Amino acid sequence: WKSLVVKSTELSTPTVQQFDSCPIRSRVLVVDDDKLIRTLISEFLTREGYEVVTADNCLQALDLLEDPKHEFKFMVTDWELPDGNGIDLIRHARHVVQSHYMYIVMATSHGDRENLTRALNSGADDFLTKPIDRSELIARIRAGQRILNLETRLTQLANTDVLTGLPTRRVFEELVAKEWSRAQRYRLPLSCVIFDIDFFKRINDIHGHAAGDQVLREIARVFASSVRKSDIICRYGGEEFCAILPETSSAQAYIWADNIRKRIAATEVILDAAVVNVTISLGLAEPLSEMEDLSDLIEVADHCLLEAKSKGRNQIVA
Ligand code: GH3
Ligand code: MG
Ligand code: MG
Ligand code: MG
Ligand code: MG
Repeated sequence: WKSLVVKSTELSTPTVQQFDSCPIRSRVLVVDDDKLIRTLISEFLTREGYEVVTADNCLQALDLLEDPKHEFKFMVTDWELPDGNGIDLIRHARHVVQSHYMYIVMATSHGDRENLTRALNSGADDFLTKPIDRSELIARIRAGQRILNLETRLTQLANTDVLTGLPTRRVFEELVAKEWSRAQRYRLPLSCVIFDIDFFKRINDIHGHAAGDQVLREIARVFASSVRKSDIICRYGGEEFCAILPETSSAQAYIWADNIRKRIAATEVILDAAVVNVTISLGLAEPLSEMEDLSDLIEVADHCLLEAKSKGRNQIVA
């Protein structure tokens, strides 16, 4: 038993830190009308590696929360504020911040059970009693960081295709929706390229499914290394891939598409018992005035892809 205790304390520091650590400087919003408390909490958290922004009333806090550039991961709020109370602030905050989970700690001198329950029921995740104790504050923020790290991990899993490591269609559609409205607003060109591996079934049939998977991974690698950072790509379906090229005319996209077509045709995939080549067929489309959203654009690109298949494959139809 004694040795176990020793072991667990030896282990506990690195293990806990692994989950507690604040990977990207998480931003914390500290709301309190007492300047001394704001300064104190800010100092404690800054020393821990957090980036702190402060507000001294509800309205100011909500303004900051509404500004997407801050992306607050934590809010530590006081109960009594000059223009309202922390309970209402938390309710509003939950409504305003929806793009990610914000961990909320209520800090107050109303530390009785009834108030604690009210705070939790209004949407707080945790509770901190005043006077603020540094170790308690840090411990509670770290507990929150574990939850947030878990969210990050799950989001990453949901957004990444296991086989190829490419973004999934779900995250692709989310990102494209933003790009689509930006292109509309500023009248920027945008192109959509969708491609499908030619006769891929044969690879599976001849070399087996594992070999097929390996070919898919290799194609995905070539694809990912052929795009710019601003391009949005995904594994669209089984052996279909899609790219949205912002600020790219269809003439420019055609050149890019032809380049990737040649690159893939020239790629030799080394399997256990063979070396194989595959070709791809591509469809290219750009937004037309009658299109409403991404699905219309993809539909046109998809038609072009089918035409490329019927015309003999290993080619682009725009
Ligand atoms: P075409 O040139 O008309 O596209 O012919 P094709 O054989 O590529 O087209 P088809 O749609 O008939 O076949 C696609 C195949 O892709 C069928 C499916 O089993 C295979 N496939 C889809 N997803 C995966 C995967 O994750 N791994 C492997 N190994 N194969 C997959
Ligand atoms: Mg107060
Ligand atoms: Mg097919
Ligand atoms: Mg195919
Ligand atoms: Mg297909």
